[in-house]
Amino acid sequence: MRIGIVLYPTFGGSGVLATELGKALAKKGHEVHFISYSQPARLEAFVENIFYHEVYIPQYPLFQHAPYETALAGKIVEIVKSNNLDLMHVHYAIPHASAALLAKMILKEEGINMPVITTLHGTDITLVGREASYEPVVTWSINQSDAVTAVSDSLVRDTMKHFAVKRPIRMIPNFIDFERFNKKPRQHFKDLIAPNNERIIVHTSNFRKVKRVEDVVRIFNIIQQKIPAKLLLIGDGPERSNIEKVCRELSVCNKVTYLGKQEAIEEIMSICDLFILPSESESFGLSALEAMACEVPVISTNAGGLPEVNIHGVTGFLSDIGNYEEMAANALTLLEDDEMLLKFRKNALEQAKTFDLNTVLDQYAAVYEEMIHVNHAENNSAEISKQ
Ligand code: GMT
Repeated sequence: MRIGIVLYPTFGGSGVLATELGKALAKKGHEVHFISYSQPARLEAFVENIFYHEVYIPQYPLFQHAPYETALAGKIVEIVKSNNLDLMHVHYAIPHASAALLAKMILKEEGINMPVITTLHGTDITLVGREASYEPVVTWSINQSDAVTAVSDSLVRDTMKHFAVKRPIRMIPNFIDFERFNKKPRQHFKDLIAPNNERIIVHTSNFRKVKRVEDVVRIFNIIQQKIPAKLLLIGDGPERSNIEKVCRELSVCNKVTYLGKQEAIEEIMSICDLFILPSESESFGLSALEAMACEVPVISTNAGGLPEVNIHGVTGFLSDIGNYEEMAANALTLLEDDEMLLKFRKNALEQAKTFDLNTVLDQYAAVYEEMIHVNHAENNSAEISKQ
């Protein structure tokens, strides 16, 4: 198949997932064309069968904000025509779905049918998509796409609840590539971070408000009062200053390391004992799955799709949003009991295996094949009625 993938190039979940999906499809021999406004973070090296097309957004004195959606739609039209693509798979509804659907209408005028598959990822539905100015466009995009998928049962339910959806939404969960994500022997790195064999706690995100990273610091503060521990914070974002402020207020700065945006997450996870994700909203929690694949149990909230990933009392523990004291108590239950921690590590890996890339890839491939089949059937009947 010749597949177009529209994505955000950032370190955020939807961009990572879309890039990994494209890479896996390319490995299977499909031709994959990524379309974005800059090089996707995880598309670091040359990969056979992969092409990257940058959306150029022309500026003009009249524009306060140059219209990305228009430039993207134009780029999609150009790429589909010049590469004879079979379909367009867009990740994150805003503005990718409506731009692809505009491109679809333009291509139709030229006799080209391009199926659009939209994958909903999270905040495009639970947060920003519900803004009054976006909501009608998101609703229309969901109803007009040829197929719509969402990354968890919880996100399917949220979409049905908040939007006037007139079509089925398929659940295809996020996935993990075990060739990359597995626990690696990295004793020298562990010794560097925790020279006195401290427990290593980790969190990774884009430091947005919805992630409640300040709760990570509060949880860590309680932990380090009971046992020797270090905290690794991976990522960066708008809440960084507030997080540092809480670190200072709690006098834990000397035990907290800010690693910034990191590419080799699996290397860092390999030395960690516990992953903390206290999000206010989380459609799936791909970062938790990446930790679990590296045998790191998870302390999280029970928001959104997190209970579908992190199983309470098996792979970690779940608590209500904001209940950092309970999360800290649960963390200590695990960290103070070697045997229990080892069991949870193994359980985390087993649970992660249920999201294996190869299984999930087949589910996406099945949707693609179905869309191409429907498209061919429609083309054939259009030909017949012309005759
Ligand atoms: O909010 C983020 O962390 C980024 C966001 C995105 O779409 O870029 O992530 C969402 O998609 C991820 C991949 O499907 C999910 O694992 C995250 O749970 C989801 N984030 C939220 O729902 C807050």
